[in-house]
Amino acid sequence: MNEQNAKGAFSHAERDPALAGKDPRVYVIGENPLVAETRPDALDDDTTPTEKFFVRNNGKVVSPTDDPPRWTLSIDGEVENALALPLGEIRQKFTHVTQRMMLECGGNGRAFFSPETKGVQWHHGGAGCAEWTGVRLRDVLAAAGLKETARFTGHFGADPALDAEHPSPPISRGIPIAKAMDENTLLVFAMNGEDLLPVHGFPLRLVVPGWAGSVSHKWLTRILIRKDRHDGTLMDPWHYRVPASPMNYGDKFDPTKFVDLEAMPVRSIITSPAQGARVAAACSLRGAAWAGDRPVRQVEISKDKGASWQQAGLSAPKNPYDWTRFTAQVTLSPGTHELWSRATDSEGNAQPEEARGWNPQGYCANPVHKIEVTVG
Ligand SMILES: Nc1nc2c(c(=O)[nH]1)N[C@H]1C(S)=C(S)[C@@H](COP(=O)(O)O)O[C@H]1N2
Ligand SMILES: [Mo]
Repeated sequence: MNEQNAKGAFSHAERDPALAGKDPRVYVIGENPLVAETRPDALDDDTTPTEKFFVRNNGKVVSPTDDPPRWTLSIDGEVENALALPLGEIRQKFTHVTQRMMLECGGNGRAFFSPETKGVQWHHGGAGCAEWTGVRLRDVLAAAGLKETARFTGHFGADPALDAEHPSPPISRGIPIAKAMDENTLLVFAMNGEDLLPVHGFPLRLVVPGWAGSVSHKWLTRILIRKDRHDGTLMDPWHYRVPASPMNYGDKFDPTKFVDLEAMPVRSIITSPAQGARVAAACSLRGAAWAGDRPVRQVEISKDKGASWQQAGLSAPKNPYDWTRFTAQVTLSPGTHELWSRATDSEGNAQPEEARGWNPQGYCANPVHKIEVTVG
């Protein structure tokens, strides 16, 4: 399966106004709701520009409010003082933080599973690394005063369901309180130095880096602090849950053997050259690797379909949730070659050559990235 076969050259604005201004290499893989992934060669910037950032919606895109300072976030549930904080006050009262951090959809890689699983067929491009500006969620939770009983969050946003047949809200997920209190979990109002675009959650969203993107709630209006795991839309036994130990296609679905998908697995992509490119015999490669909550230990390149591997050079990430950029040099004979990249995380988990860990909803497929290039 090859993401580069997907159509790229059309006007997004004609297709959906919510994608106006997006690079044509951000291509639509779902129309209703609107979902679009980024071709790996469009992820070649150290910081992913907003026009190249993937899009994932479960309901409708919220029309921009004309009064962002009055957009209000409520914090209630297991807190000493329930809060209703206008965005203007959030910006004034709490310390601003800017960090380049990964956001990745839990379904990224799904298209590589065989047999095919239901859900949006992502290749490797349901991920990006933008610079997010906001305040720490922990500072806001401290202002509300967490009770001893606070264990879990529940997130609510302003996006309406697609139609009457869909549940409303279209998504309402949550995280354990420890992740909410992580200093890197942010309430974000700016992306790459500008107000969030409507499609990315304007005027306020969560960014819970390293974890499946579904908990990074857009158009955020309320965080409910709970004693127990949240039970909102898509917190059911099927969604964003993975088997605790490996299963096979055809195994009976036993919800008691599944656990919540939290951190994403290790992945790498070659961002230059592009799939299908003509290259020189002395070919320079660039790419990126990331591994959810974990550092990337190494990235390797193969020009002989995995028979041998050479080490890529790694750049130091700026923070624990930044991606690791890599470079490598390969010498190629005339003709067409496959180039593969494989990353390994700090625990020694490496990307498999083909997607492993099949599960019914198709989460966490992270096979090595393979591109084809031609010399001559
Ligand atoms: N309110 C709301 N927040 C949401 C979603 C959504 O449908 N509605 N989708 C989630 C999912 S599944 C992902 S992967 C990320 C994608 O963020 P992006 O569209 O800014 O790339 O947003 C998350 N936040
Ligand atoms: Mo997602």
